[in-house]
Amino acid sequence: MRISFCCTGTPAQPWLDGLRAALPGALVEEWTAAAAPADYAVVWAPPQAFFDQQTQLKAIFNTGAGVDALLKLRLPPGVPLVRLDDAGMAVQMAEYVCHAVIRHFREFDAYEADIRQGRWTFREPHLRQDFPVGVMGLGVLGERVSRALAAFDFPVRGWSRSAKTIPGVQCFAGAAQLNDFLAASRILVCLLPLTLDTENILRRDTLARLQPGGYVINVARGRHLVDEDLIALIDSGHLAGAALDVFRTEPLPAAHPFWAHPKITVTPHTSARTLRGESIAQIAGKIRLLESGQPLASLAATVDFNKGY
Ligand code: NDP
Ligand code: OXD
Repeated sequence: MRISFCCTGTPAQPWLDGLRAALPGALVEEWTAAAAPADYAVVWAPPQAFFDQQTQLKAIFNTGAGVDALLKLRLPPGVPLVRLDDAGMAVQMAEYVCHAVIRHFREFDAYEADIRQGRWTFREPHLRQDFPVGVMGLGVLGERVSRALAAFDFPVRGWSRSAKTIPGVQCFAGAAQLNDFLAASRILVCLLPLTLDTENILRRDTLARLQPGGYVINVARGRHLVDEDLIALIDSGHLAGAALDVFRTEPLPAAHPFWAHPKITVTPHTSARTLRGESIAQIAGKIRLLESGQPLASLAATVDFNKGY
């Protein structure tokens, strides 16, 4: 069995070593334009040339959770695409989102500013019931984030395509319930995949439906958010601010107004990192299952090309 590795921007050697150790019978190679045909691809942001040259793949493994960039390429028809299924990302996402929610709710930025000026001051505690958190996307990551927020006793709302039942979370589903979900939320967390249906979903008319003093946390993809609409709603006072981890252009261009906006916090697409060891274990486990003749349908996180995630 031959595995071709093609992950742009990722040092290859540790992945090659890890995959070889996990699958001792496999020939694991970094892709080159002259590479022999492989059975499996392990990829992140590969060039189109990769798929044009690798024409005999049995499955493609994406070393991230989001497949929006891959789905823009011409993929070999009929070849299944498998994305990471948590692989250590869900707990990181829960940490990031809870940190952002709590920092905003407890006004820790304001305390830090006071302390830097030598001021020993107190702020009136907010009530949790006034800070319902809405999580858009209740998949692998969104569900974990919702449960973590509920554990801090925040009122939690969730929105997904299909109806869900999650303890401690008031669940909404489908386009018909989007407005009710937004109106029931003050802090909004985006954990949707980027698809034709979800692109620009965080825009003036949707964000305006959040409760006054709304706060936006985007940890999914930059193209979910219309940047200038967010800034206008913050500057008008309807929204209190935002914590953004993902951007339309990454790295965030030096001249982008998000860098300097006093009510916007940015981080460099780091809310949930791919963890090499856990990812290799998951991908190798799935390759072993496929090689033993298990049907692909039994594998979690196989992308549905019709849905786009
Ligand atoms: P999943 O596929 O497990 O979950 C996606 C969720 O979004 C599902 O609940 C799905 O609904 C819902 N959804 C999709 N389309 C719609 C729609 N049109 N309307 C309402 N709900 C919809 O994905 P993950 O949780 O694993 O990952 C989510 C995203 O997080 C990734 O696609 C990626 O873009 C981003 N990400 C960001 C990272 C970062 O570091 N910033 C790291 C990892 C991921 P249903 O359950 O009904 O299908
Ligand atoms: C992912 C990401 O999709 O890192 O995994 O954004």
